[in-house]
Amino acid sequence: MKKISIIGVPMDLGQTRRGVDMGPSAIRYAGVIERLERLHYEIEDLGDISIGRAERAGDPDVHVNLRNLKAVAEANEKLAEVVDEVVKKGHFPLVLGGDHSIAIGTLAGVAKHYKNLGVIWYDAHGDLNTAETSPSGNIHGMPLAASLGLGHPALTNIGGYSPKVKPENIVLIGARSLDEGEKQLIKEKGIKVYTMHEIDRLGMTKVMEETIAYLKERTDGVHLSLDLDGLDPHDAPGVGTPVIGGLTYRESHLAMEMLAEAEMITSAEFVEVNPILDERNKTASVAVALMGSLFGEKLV
Ligand code: Z70
Ligand code: MN
Ligand code: MN
Ligand code: MN
Repeated sequence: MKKISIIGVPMDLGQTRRGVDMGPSAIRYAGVIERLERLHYEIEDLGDISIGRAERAGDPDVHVNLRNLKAVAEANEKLAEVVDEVVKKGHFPLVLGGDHSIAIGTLAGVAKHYKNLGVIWYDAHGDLNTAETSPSGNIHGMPLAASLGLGHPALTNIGGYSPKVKPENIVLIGARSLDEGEKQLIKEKGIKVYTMHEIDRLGMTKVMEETIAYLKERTDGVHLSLDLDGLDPHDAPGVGTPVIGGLTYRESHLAMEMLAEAEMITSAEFVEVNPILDERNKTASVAVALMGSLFGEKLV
């Protein structure tokens, strides 16, 4: 039975809503370890990566439209090393966020162990911006672009290599808030996207069947990067940028169950849980429930 290593990343510097740094605590409090132990996994909790401080006006390292670049890059370098060690010892890396900028480090730690790493990006957003296209300067809107090798070298070269993933090995699920530059990039690179439109038309069963078949034939490992704002704010209110019209709790469970059945996920992260914006830790609890399904929990 596979061993799971949990890594907390209390990162809140990739965006501007405070509180998402408490995400790892909230997810642990919601019972992630007990939930996975019940499924007979051996769990190792590696604790949290340490995060530096936010930049201040006048700091020498301030970059245009890249808020807190130095601290975000440093934390991602640390995360990449820890994730790399976890994969090397044959454990499954399960990363708890923290804002989505941490996907840069997770992917840097994982991708070098595969020839063709696949990525499922479960998110209302594309996170495909660079400093040039970003409307906000928030690095949590940039991790997928950085992993494709696009953007500032301090982000694209985390772990000492670039790129981490090929555009044809990525599947976006749940997109409904894409910036102009992101739409252009998706077209230019031919990235596979199931927006809410396709999910409504096809249904989640077909979307996941197609996603699984698509990634099975071209990848040798698949990372799941799940942003809780992919879900509808009704089911996951504790996120920094809620976008109405999202994936339901049930669709998300179905997706996780189908991934479990396909036995294809080799690493995962659950990000953007913000307990300050949440209702009685609901979003962290949803995250833990989805992890249960991803790791094979059955209803009967
Ligand atoms: C927007 C930007 C974003 C997550 C919001 C939003 C990005 N596209 N990502 N919440 N997780 O500022 O780049
Ligand atoms: Mn071991
Ligand atoms: Mn995201
Ligand atoms: Mn998002």
